[in-house]
Amino acid sequence: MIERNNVGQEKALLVGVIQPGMTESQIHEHLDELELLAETAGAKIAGRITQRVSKINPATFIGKGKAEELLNQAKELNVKLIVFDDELSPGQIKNYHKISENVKVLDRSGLILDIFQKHAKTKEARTQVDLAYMEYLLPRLTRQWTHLERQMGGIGTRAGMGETQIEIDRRLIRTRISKLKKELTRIEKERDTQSYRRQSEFRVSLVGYTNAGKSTLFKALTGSDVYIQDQLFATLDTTVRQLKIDESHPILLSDTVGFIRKLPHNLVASFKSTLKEVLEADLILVMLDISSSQIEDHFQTIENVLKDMGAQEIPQILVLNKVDLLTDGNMIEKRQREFPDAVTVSAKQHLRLSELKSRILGKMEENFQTIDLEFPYDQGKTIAHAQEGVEVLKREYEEDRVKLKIRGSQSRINQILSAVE
Ligand SMILES: Nc1nc2c(ncn2[C@@H]2O[C@H](COP(=O)(O)OP(=O)(O)OP(=O)(O)O)[C@@H](O)[C@H]2O)c(=O)[nH]1
Ligand SMILES: [Mg+2]
Repeated sequence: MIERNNVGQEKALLVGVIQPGMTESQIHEHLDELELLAETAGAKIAGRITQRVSKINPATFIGKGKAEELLNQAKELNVKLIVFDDELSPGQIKNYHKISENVKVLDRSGLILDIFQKHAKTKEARTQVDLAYMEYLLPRLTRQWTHLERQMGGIGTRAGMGETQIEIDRRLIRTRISKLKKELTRIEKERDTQSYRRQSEFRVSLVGYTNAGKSTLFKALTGSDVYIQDQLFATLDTTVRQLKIDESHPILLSDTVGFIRKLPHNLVASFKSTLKEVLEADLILVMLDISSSQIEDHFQTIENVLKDMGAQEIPQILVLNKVDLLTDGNMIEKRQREFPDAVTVSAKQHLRLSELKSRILGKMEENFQTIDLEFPYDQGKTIAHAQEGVEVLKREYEEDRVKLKIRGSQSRINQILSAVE
């Protein structure tokens, strides 16, 4: 049995590298976030180590002397886990395990995967995380790693390790990867049938940095009791609910998994079915925490992930949340100047949600299109179809045909037009 990474209640040391162009304070902000990640995974932070480097050491990432110092410090503090903020190569991880057998070395991606594994509840999320983890593990499977994983309750409980055992593990992982991929294709198909039924509705997707308050806003708007926690990656699934902005404007709102700096690529790829709701949205609400000093960085991260996903063309409304946490009026104004098109809200205190709703309405109106259609009477089915999910402004019955003037979302209109052609 291949099991998970598993960060337990271990004491951890965090390592950050100040590369050219970075400031000392930047690295500490990154390490603050890494600390949150490590704590979310269950670890206790024993300390952090930083080094200014101009060239990455291919063997140990940080300098050789610094690496020895790091391992000594780990020993002194009885630390069993070292987490690097940057991605390490499989060879670098292997080297650390060679030097020090008792310490587990993870990079940021490994840590994020660990949290995803712990938080995945539904079958879909579990399958997606498993796939991402197996793909992460495959190139990193070394004798040292395997051995260590065994010690720490990771991979299997077989006796007798060696190259042969690693080969067996690799084969097991490859088989597992192809099974998981098949399972995901099946889940995606199921999702496609579901989403086909919803195609006529205007779809709005909540997207944002993890912990920005997406689920809180989702609950405030729809009343739906989704999971809200002051932790990273509380939400790993997509929830969709219908919401009436006003009597004639129903929308489908979706809440989904959050983003973070350096989100592992294979994780984004394997979450394709969960993130599909975002790709098919007519409008994206990009949510940022106005009280975070990292707001610019968060914004860039979100835009980059959206671009990677191919969602950069979808219209957006920027939402600055948690305004209740900013007591300094100047700070609020400063942020509003930085993001002049944003709506500032507090999802928790239900502040300015009506302004957000009217902005959504405005975007819906922009997106709406009015067209004229004519059908001979024998096309009963098409006539009925053309009146679903749209507003019928005019209906004229002539001798041999019916004339319709309809108004609806661009996606619905395109759908009707393609059915007519
Ligand atoms: N003060 C304040 N706290 C908020 C606000 N909105 C959300 N929070 C808190 O922020 C934390 C995270 O909220 P969530 O709604 O779970 O955030 P999320 O964006 O869904 O996070 P993930 O699902 O983990 O990516 C919770 O403790 C919320 O109570 C707000 O407007 N003001
Ligand atoms: Mg959430």
